[in-house]
Amino acid sequence: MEIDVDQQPKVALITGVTGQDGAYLSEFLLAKGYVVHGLKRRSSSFNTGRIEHLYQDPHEGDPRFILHFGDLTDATNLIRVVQEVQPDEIYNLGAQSHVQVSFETAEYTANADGLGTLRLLEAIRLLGLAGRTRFYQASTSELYGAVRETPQRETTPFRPRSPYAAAKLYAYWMTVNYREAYGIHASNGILFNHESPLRGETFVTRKIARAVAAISRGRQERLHLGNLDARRDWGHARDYVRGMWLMLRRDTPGDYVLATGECHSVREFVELAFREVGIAIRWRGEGVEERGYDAAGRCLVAVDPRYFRPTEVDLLLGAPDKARETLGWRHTVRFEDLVAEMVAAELGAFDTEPAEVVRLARRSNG
Ligand code: NDP
Ligand code: GDR
Repeated sequence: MEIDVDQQPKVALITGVTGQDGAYLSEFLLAKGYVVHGLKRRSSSFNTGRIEHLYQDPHEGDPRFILHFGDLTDATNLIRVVQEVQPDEIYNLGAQSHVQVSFETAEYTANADGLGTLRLLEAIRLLGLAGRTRFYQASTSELYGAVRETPQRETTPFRPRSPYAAAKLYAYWMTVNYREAYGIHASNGILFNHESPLRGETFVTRKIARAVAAISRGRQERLHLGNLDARRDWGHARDYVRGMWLMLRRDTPGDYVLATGECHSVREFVELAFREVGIAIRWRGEGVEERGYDAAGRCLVAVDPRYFRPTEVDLLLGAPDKARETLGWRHTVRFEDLVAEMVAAELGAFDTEPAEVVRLARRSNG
């Protein structure tokens, strides 16, 4: 049951506001009447594409969407921003969020994803906001990593399989510890994979959707992927940001799994996405030799070991019973509809982008 915010607008601070979830959560909270502050990294190139439509000119009236420069690796900056904003709620979504990249940037990932969370919790404590500011930590199904037990729920033991997951494990436990030690209303959302047309281009779902659209328009020859057999519990980001907000509505903080309770392989995602553009994929070969062909015998999908991870997470499947029973949360977007929406968005992009932009974008396909 959703509760309306008070007359006095609530103030939220979102780290990672320029990311997929940051964009959906900002929209969601603004629609609920919040004043939303976002932490944005300085970048040499444009990084606010996902939230451009929310921008409000600070010279015109009282903006309800305000951006601050900052970084989770910079404690003094975080303390200053939290002090300035005096948030009722902090959503810590900022992170180096790519699992494969974390193997190459392990120390940075630990700093931003692990220590970054500690810095924010410390800011709440040091500024005397422990009794006022509610905290949401973007925890992840990657914590389960190598666990064989399925489905995974709040009581399933963690077994991380990447520097990313290990950093998030630290953040998870610091969130629990600050709740227990200082009485902060701090909650972990253990979120399973959630996607959308705003998903980063190098995550597998968006990469597939983009390639399928490009191949169908004759702009790309082939899609190169890693492990086709990995299975994930994929939902829609819009549903999941609502769950974050619901966690902070509870009188007592807690840890919640958000998932659909259904899982699919990367291979199935590929097949469904190609079906959206009228192409039936047939697989031939095995392991690194496996290829996907269309009816005319064109090879459209190939395995490239460069996308294999040093340690892979084979299967993630969540049990969202606690969130359903306690928060009244459930996912609303089915897997098939998610795939269709993502492919449709990429096809739409071809109709609006100049050909040269599309060509360059395909070249940087991760
Ligand atoms: P994205 O990668 O789309 O967004 C990450 C955000 O974090 C971006 O705004 C990025 O800024 C920002 N960021 C990165 N490093 C720093 C830093 N050092 N300081 C401040 N901000 C930083 O991730 P999602 O939106 O998909 O995910 C949101 C959060 O949820 C992440 O913490 C992720 O690990 C976690 N998560 C995501 C799941 C998913 O399936 N999407 C599932 C479970 C957890 P910039 O735009 O400048 O790069
Ligand atoms: P994941 O998402 O690692 O689950 O982390 P990603 O989409 O990167 O990978 C999902 C699965 O697909 C396999 N895969 C490929 N992955 C990528 N990126 N590129 C490929 O070419 C490719 N081929 C196969 C992967 O090996 C993996 O098994 C996401 C992130 O959002 C995390 O921040 C979040 O915590 C988790 O989801 C839950």
